[in-house]
Amino acid sequence: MSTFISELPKVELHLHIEGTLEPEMVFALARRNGITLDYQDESALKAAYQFADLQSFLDVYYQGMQVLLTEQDFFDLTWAYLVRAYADRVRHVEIFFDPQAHTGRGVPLAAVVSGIHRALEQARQQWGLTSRLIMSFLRHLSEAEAFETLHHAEPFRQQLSGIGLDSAEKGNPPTKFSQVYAAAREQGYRLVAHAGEEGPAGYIRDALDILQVERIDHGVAAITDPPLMARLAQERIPLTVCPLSNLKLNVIKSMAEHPMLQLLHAGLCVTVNSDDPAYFGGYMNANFEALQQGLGASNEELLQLALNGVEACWLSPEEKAVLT
Ligand code: ES4
Ligand code: ZN
Repeated sequence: MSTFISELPKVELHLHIEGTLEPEMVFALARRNGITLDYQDESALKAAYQFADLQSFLDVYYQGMQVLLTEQDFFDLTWAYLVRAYADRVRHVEIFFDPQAHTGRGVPLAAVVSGIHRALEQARQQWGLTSRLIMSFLRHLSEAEAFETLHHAEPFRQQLSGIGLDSAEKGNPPTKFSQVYAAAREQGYRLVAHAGEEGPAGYIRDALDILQVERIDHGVAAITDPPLMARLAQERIPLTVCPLSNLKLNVIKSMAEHPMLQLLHAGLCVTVNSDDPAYFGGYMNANFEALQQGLGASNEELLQLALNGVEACWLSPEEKAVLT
């Protein structure tokens, strides 16, 4: 690991907390909660981490998180992630959780939000690591179900900075969620959405124009649409790009073909993130390293990517100044 990467201060803006559930913790929580798993042991589970596409990953991801039941489970999950992130010199995190993946199994939303929030608060007190929490709707479910979740989250409004949109992109366009995004905007939530991961560049345009998001999660399909790239550059709309995720889910054929540097040099505010690091083979520094080793990114380019993360985050200008 290059010392330039390991010592670079970073922010993480695209991280699904359920995607930090390591196989060891899956088995530990299964034992603690009296759950029998379909896999014999950790290596059998790890062997299932070979994904053809986004859907084949999501099937394993939703299965793994079924061991998460209590407030303490969500605290332990989040704390383990924060320890890893802090070790990678991550100084600020904006993390997603999938409320419907838990309430749909009978887990109270209060346990989910409280456990995550308690860990975030402890990291702030112990290390000064700041954070925001983003509630993400599952796009394979209906807009009516997203509305139910938005209402259900009202008691936790103070702990939630924004809303996002994730899960299976193809066939579930941003337009499906136009009303619930308008309602969340009325309630003062900040808005982001996954778009242009497996889906077309047109979904990025719709996320901007119809959902009115301020940031795009993934967005790598913009490389196929030069007019859209010009707009993203002109408006400095951040893209939270996840290199190892793109590789593992076959969005790109090899890291050498990743569009990150083309997007960077076209003037876009692209950032580096780890998405679901327990499944995709590495946390923040591993994603920077993949760009260095697989794409030939220079230290200057890596620095600009890290600075873009600070620009794109939701800290105040005063707080951002401390990070740069
Ligand atoms: C996700 Cl990589 C990715 N894409 C879409 N939805 C997701 N949820 C968790 N990881
Ligand atoms: Zn994601």
